[in-house]
Amino acid sequence: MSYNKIVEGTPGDEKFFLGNEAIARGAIESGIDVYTYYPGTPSSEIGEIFSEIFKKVGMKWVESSINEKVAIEVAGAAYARGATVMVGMKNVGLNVASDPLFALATTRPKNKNSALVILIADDPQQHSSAVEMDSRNYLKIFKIPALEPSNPQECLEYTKRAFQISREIKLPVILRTVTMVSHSRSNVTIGDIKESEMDDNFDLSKEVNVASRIYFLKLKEDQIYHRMRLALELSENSSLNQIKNENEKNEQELGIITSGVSYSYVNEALEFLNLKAPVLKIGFINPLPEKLITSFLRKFKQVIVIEEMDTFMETQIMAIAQMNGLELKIHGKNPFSFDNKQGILSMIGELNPTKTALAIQKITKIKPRIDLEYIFGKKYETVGRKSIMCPGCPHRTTGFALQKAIKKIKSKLGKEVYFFQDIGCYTLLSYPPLSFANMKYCMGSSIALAQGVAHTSDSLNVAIIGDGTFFHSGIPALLNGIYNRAPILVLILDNGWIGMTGQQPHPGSDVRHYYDGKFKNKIDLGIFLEGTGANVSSIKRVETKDENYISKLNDLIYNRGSDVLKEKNLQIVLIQDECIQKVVKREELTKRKVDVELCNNCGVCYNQFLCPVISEADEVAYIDLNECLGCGICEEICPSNAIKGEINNEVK
Ligand SMILES: Cc1ncc(C[n+]2csc(CCOP(=O)(O)OP(=O)(O)O)c2C)c(N)n1
Ligand code: SF4
Ligand code: SF4
Repeated sequence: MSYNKIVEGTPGDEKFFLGNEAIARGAIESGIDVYTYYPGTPSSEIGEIFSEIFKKVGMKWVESSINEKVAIEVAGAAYARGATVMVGMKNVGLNVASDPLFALATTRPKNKNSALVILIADDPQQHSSAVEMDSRNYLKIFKIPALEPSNPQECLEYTKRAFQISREIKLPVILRTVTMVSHSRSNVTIGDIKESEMDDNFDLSKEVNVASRIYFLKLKEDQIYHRMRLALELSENSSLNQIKNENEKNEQELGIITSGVSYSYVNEALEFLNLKAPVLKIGFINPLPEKLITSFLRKFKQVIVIEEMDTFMETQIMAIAQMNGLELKIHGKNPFSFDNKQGILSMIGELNPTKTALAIQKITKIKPRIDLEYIFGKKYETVGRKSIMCPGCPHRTTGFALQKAIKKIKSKLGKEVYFFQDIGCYTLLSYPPLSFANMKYCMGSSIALAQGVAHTSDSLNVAIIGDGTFFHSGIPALLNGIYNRAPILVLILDNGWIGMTGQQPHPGSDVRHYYDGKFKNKIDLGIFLEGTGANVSSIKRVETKDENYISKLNDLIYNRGSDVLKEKNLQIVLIQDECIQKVVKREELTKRKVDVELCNNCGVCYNQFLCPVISEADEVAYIDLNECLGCGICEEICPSNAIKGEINNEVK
């Protein structure tokens, strides 16, 4: 897929953009110099776009950093020296980046063009996240401004505005999106691409850049009582905060306050209820425009705050009402009760127009135009779809070998085996039938979790971690385990890329196969691991056909697992087999077929190995040739030699 369309067109053209594409365009229209990111759904496309086009638009630098902490540090220094910078990540990425961001938020670049926008993509309902997290709560700790767009056009405009604010008041600005905004698509009117205005001379004075007691208490005062005050003034007067339907009246004397994607849900909900109500749409979400909110609250007997997840706005609006002596009723989630029956909205999951309409109906008792309860309760018949790895995924091969090795360990050595999972495509090995998961937290935690049980039990504790995750945050935990002599088995599933988020590169990737590869160096993971002094065993699948690969892998896991139990030390098995999705983008692999003369329908390929494109048909195995990606593992595991690349007789 090419992202050239982001740079094409003349001002005034309409482009059918994803929210994330519109954000990238907005950054180009702001003269962006540097983009750093760590991939994570729903934010990853922006990094992909800049990696492809950065030279075309004269940007100085783009990188998929090793993790979010490093991404924000690289970005922060570029910002300090006067560049126009954006850094992107998903919600939980902000946890990883939060330590340096505390210092960065207080710094005050002395260079005219310094501007920094931090793109944080939240994922209400955890569509593609291990936890549901509302990143807006960080805004109160960091004390930096934030904007939240509600559709792709606003994604472009708010990005430009965020750069302007940051440049003007010298604070980083968070641009917060959610999945339904980042991944929605609509017509977006584009503007002019702006050239970089970065100056070659810059000032890196320690007084504003060195976090220390000597400088930072004073700078914090400037941050809170000067720069955030300026931000508040901007928020009070911002066209991003708007009262819609201002002159509408309703019998219930109800006003609505909302922001981001919830604004779209409110509009539809009002239609369902045939209700006319003024809506305060907040686009400048931190600091909230206190005066504007107060004057809005004064007009109503009751106000409902509609926002997803936490009560970020609701709690503040309650405080604003109290401070201004207003006695109206504020509805929402009741932030103080921790009782979901007390509020009319839930703190969990995504909103939608029906949920929003039902909440408004509860307080207004309006009879809706449509049967909301029916729509809410309706179970739609959808085709059941399990979470499965791609056909040809190397992790399936590892899972197959691991299953056999563990069975042998349990029967021969009589030990319990526990699995500590990490975040990546291999997480899918956690689910039945393999169920290789007893614990899982966040990126990089598997190796330390295994240590916690291994130090207190004589079981075999196996950490399963991908290469991308290992580089991201697994390295400190591994070194901790080596240093503390933790008796654990660490399986590093090196498929060469950050598979789950779309095959982005990490420091161990063969970056010849990535857009910006010529600007990178590859770090050899095997040599790196050897350098730790730990016991490292490696296996690599190179040939398209290696009849012994699975049995070699199986033996390796069994032997190293046994060593952990016998020798009470840490063993690493590095399994190198490239993500098939990356391979098939470069080369066409030979699809496999079943020789019906030889197949005795033992089911090893479809019942045990579980390649999703192999099934049983007419009492033999059948491969769907439209879906087979040609990894060739089925050919290796078939006990009857019935699966082949090229066969002339009747095939299935
Ligand atoms: C802190 C954090 N940042 C980003 C993500 C998004 N994410 C999910 S899995 C993953 C990495 C997967 O890469 P790897 O470990 O190599 O496994 P693969 O998917 O290639 O099997 C990332 C970056 C996340 N879940 N948490
Ligand atoms: S993207 Fe790659 S690693 Fe992920 S499931 Fe597909 S083949 Fe496996
Ligand atoms: S059918 Fe065989 S070759 Fe094709 S994807 Fe499945 S395991 Fe790989």
